[in-house]
Amino acid sequence: MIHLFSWPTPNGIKVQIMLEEIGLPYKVTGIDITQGDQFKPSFLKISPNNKMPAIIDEKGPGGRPLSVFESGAILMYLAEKTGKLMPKRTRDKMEVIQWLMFQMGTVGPMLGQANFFRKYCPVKVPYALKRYTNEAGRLYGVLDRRLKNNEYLASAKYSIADIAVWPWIIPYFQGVKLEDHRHVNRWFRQIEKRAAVQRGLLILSDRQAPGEEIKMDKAAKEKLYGATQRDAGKRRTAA
Ligand SMILES: N[C@@H](CCC(=O)N[C@@H](CS)C(=O)NCC(=O)O)C(=O)O
Repeated sequence: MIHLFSWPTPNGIKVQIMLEEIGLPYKVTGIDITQGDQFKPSFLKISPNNKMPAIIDEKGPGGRPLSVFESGAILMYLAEKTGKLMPKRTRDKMEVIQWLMFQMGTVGPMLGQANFFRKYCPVKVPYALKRYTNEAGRLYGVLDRRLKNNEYLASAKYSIADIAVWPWIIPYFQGVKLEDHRHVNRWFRQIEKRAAVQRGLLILSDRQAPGEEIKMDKAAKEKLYGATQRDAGKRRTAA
């Protein structure tokens, strides 16, 4: 059994979709990031960066439990465990890994900042708004050029690279119109139809609907962006 710790943001949704795609039995614990669940000592044992998602594979390598944090690492682990959604040949595998790293290192962090400055930042910062909206547009352009001649991101086959990028394209608040990027739009709509994707989107959706604004009161904002966040590392060092 896989134990998933998630919340339905793009990084959580990736793993939710992956688990539905591969069909392994799993159970879910919601890590409500607006309530500070990510700072609980029991969660920090498996996710030292106090971010979800994370998993525990109760029957990991050698039959012993293994915990994994970082969504890209989780996708790679589950692909390796099941032999699904990651090609075997090095050349093909490297295509997948490059696009997966592009998501982890660039798409996630940059679109995350676009969402933050456009929707959640309590003060208007015109320079940051412009910078991250421009960057979001540029990244959609990179994806569009790639998808013009490729059915999927890494090759002709759907892979963990698509699963990693797809939830970031659910229209959040990045200031980019999906319809203006024909090939990204085609790819997005194609993947959206997969039954496993639809099932993955339902997980925890009663608590936070994918793509909708995360409702945060003052206390939640303080946890995510204020002193609780800043001091999380200090508390751990002291413990
Ligand atoms: N690189 C990490 C990023 C994970 C991440 O940023 N998770 C966010 C939600 S999308 C989180 O847990 N935020 C809680 C916090 O910042 O306190 C991954 O891909 O797993």
